[in-house]
Amino acid sequence: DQNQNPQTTHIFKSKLPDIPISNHLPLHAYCFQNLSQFADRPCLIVGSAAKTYTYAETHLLSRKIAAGFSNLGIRKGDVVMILLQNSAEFVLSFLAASMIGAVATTANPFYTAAEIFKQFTASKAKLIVTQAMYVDKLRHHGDGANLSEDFKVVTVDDPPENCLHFSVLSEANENDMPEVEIHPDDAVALPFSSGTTGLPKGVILTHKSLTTSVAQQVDGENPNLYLTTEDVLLCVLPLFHIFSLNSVLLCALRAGSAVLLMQKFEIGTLLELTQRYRVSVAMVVPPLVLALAKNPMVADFDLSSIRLVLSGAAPLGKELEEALHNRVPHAVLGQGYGMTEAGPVLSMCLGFAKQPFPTKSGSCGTVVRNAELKVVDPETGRSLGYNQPGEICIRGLQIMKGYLNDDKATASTIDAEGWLHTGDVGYVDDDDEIFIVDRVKELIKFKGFQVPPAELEGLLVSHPSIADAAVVPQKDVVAGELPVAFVVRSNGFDLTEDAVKEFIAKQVVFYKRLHKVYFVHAIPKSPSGKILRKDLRAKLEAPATS
Ligand code: 4UU
Repeated sequence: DQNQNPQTTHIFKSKLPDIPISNHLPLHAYCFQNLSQFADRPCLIVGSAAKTYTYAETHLLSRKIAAGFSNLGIRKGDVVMILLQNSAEFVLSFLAASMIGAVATTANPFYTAAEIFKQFTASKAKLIVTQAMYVDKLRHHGDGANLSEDFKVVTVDDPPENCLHFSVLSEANENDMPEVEIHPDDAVALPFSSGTTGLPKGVILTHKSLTTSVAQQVDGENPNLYLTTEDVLLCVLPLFHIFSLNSVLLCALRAGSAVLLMQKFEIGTLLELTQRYRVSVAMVVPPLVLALAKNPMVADFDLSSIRLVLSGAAPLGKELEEALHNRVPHAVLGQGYGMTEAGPVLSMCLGFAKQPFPTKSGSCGTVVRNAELKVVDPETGRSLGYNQPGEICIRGLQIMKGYLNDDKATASTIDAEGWLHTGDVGYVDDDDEIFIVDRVKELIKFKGFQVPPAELEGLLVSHPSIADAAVVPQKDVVAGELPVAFVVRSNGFDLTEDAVKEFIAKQVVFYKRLHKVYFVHAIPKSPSGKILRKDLRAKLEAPATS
């Protein structure tokens, strides 16, 4: 539109009205605000152990653990690392940290020692809650800190040497819990994310960010994500990732729903537990949708209790959504779109609302209430109207406070007007539904897991026979994207593809492994030295020549 005023900012809002949000409360107080209404209802169901904790028990145990943390010297502002698979101990430790104003940094227990060490060091964690089998990864860090002298390790099972058992926390006296004053802008969670560029960084999520985000989903007379005390939520996605932590756990707690904890994804167990506990709401990622849509075992189970399936963390194809629809025809299917830094939810399917709206398959939902979304031309920064794809930006009280100790990265992600730039390319259609079409950031997503190219590139160029390297995503039906590398060998070295893959595989968690290595003479770069990732991605998509 030639006549359009270049200053006009097109701002997209939810179709739901803004609501008052209790984001002055600390996160745990907000989550447990309505506890008295459902104190005796199931809160946590540990699938593997057939054990259930009521809301009252969950609340009491969290307070005991808070007192336990305090007894071990954890103070307001200190960081506790949770290195666990989904479990009651994960949830209780997270809530306990919030109660004493401490900050929980969550990490993947499958990380290698080096990956854990980086997050542990950057976050300056004082205590780690983990399982005995992971403790070896915490020892021997050369010049690093020493277990039990510089930091404490608590294990949920038999403690190895120099470690404490979880009962020192869970059997503490809740009356020893210190009174702390918590400000809404104090950090409560510190997940790590590589954001739009570079290495993983600590994402500071405050009490206010998370209470706002949860409220945007489940609060109000017509909640965007309508959950009740009758609901049972499937919690199979890892709680160390913000999707599960926020949209499964915290949303369920606020609404008084039950959370069915599963340690890991195994289709048979998942189907069996879904049937046994009558799961009504399933938060999933596209590879899980694929399993549910295609696995023949699904036909042997009664999934009639499922009324809602929410997919997120990676694009969900229309065909897949339709295939799943055939398996659970009575359920509402839709997507949520999130990003760790965004608090995390930017948009959610309005088909999940108490008074639902009709929605289209393939859409990532509509921007959440009490937030503003805009789409900008990545070249000019000009904001775009309906149906025009550009970079998605979000503004609201839910977004992160910033990256930990990295003002530069913070400033390049959140601009002076408070807009967080996602690095995702999408458009808003005439019905206010968001469609993501591309990504302008470096990030690769393998089954929804973050694979930061810069991390792999750093490892690759540390190899003596590699002169330069670039890592980009290759499309894949099952994983969504696979990391593949373009590598320039140093003169005179005949390095093989397998040697490169092996070199990376032993240093990183499984989903960051390289699936293909292409040897090239040079990495295409811009005059300023930036890798031209688009060119490399185009090379992968082009039909092979010669
Ligand atoms: C296409 O993946 C997440 C958070 C996901 C989330 C959280 C709460 C989904 C629903 C929900 O309720 O965070 P990160 O930081 O690991 O990855 C962020 C990136 C996005 O920038 C985007 O590129 O993951 C991609 N992504 C999606 N892509 C996330 N959701 C979607 C989606 N479709 N639905």
